[in-house]
Order: sequence, then structure tokens, then C-alpha cells
Amino acid sequence: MPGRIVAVSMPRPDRMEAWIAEFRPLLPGFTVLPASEVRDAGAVEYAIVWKPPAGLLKGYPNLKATVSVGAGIDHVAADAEYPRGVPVIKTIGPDMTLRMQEYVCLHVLRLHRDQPRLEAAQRRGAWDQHSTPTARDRRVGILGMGHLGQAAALALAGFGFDVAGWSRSGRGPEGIAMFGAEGLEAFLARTDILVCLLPLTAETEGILDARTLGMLPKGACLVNAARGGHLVEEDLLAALASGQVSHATLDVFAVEPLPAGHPFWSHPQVTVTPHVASLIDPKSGGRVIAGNILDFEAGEEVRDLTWIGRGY
Ligand code: OXD
Repeated sequence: MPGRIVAVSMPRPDRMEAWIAEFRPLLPGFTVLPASEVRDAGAVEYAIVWKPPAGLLKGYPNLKATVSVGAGIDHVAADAEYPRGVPVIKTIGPDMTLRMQEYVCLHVLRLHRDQPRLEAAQRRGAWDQHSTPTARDRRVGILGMGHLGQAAALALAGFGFDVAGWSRSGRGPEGIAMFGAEGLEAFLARTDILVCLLPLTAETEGILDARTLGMLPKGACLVNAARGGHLVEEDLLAALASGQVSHATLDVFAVEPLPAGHPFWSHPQVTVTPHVASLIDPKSGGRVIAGNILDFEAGEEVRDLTWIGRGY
């Protein structure tokens, strides 16, 4: 008899095995099983998921909470049958935050220092010596000032960049200029390098389109480390062709893996990375997830607990 069950569902069985091996010793009192091996759906109290199949979670009548193996919960919300009263716990540990800071700083610095142009020059064997502005003359804008957005903004400010943030509430950390819901146009107009770290919701889907890209200063750059659904891909291709956007660094795509032959793969003004900005690993992620489940069980506050449909 498995007793109280934690069911795990992930699209890649090879990765799921490594996660389950981490969870088992960290969740004493629970039987941790792949969802496909659960025989008594009524015994499932927690589900740890990444892109769960539609309808899976509504099949657990005693589910107390769902855990997203990542900061985003859009992959859970995508299940129209999700039992709305069941909370979702996001996974945002210190390692994920650090990785996102690293990714954002790496790519903002790369664009700031014109590295794509230097790399293209190297391929041509050209000595393309030119100077770039210093960080204090480069205006970086972070779209989405949740936990990861704030951490990225502070790390960039540490390099001396002129950093601003945009969030619906307009609230952000001390020292970062903030713009609220009404200030999107002004925020974009002062942004040379735009970094998208928004959650994907009905309100933010397609936010990076011809209209908003057109509000950036001509020749601005984009880094999207949030979700492919934020970006209207054809609008970006048009903005790159017209010079409105000079370079885009994309970690996330409407369809992942990015299909073979997609124009982004070979576009000289696009850098593609395979959704690795803040890829969570079983060692550190396992501790964060198990800790959140145990806190929830003990009735303690879980900071990253939310509900589907709450907005962003
Ligand atoms: C996440 C991600 O949501 O890596 O954490 O995309």
C-alpha cells in the first residue's frame, strides 16, 4: 500500500527519474511515484509537475497543492480542467535566481558591448574596432518585476546600467526607477535593451508585438527569458528587418524545441538559446520543492504559493 502519494509528472522520463530520486529521501511519510504508476488517485496529496497532461490533476480528488517545477505556472494554467481551488506552488530557489541573474547579465552585457557585431566581424576576418557607451549611458528596462525581475535589475544596476522596471503595480526595489501599468509607453521609450521576465497570463500574452516594439528607441535590443507566448514572432522579424530592433536574444519560443528550419535559427540578428536561462536542477530544486511541501503540510507560510487566475 503506497499510503500518501506525491505524484510526479514531467514530459521527459529520463529527467523525471533523477528528480524522483532526489525527492524520495526529502519527503519522508510520502510515496513519491511517477503519475503513470499511481493506482489510487485518491491517495495523491501533492503533484509535482512540468507541463502536465490536460486533465491529470482534476483526477486527484484529494490534491492539496500542485508544485510547478519552475517559476512559471502557465503550463499548469494551460490545463482548462485544472481544479481551480487547488493552490499552485512556484519553485524559485536561490540557484534559480542566481542563474537568471547570470543569464540576464551575460546577454545584456553582450548586447551592450556589441558582441554580435564583433563575432560577425571575426567570421569575416575583419578588425572592426569601435567603442561602445559605458553602462551608465545604457538604459536597460526589465519588463516584469517579480522575484526574478527584481534580482536581475539589481544585478544590472551593480554594473552601473541605468535600469528601470515595469510592473502592473509599479512597485520595485529601492534604487530602480519604476513604471506602473499606465507607464508602459514611457518605460519602453527610455529602454535601449529590453529584458522580458513577465509571467505569461491572458494579460501579458503577445505583449511584445509591433505596437510595443515600435515604442522602443530605433535600434533597441530585446532579451526574452520569460515565455515564447509573450512575443509575436512575425512582428519581431519585421522589426529586425526594418532596423527598429537591432538584435534579439531569445531563450523561449512559441514552440519548443524551436522547430528545424525556423527563421530564428539562422537569423544574423537573433541569438537562440534552448530555454536554459534558469534551468532548474534536481539537486537544488529538489530541496526547494520538498521544503515548500513540508512547510505547506506544517501550515507555515509558503512565499511562492499562488492560485491559477490570480494575475501577475
Ligand atoms: C521556469 C522556466 O518557469 O525555467 O522556471 O521557464
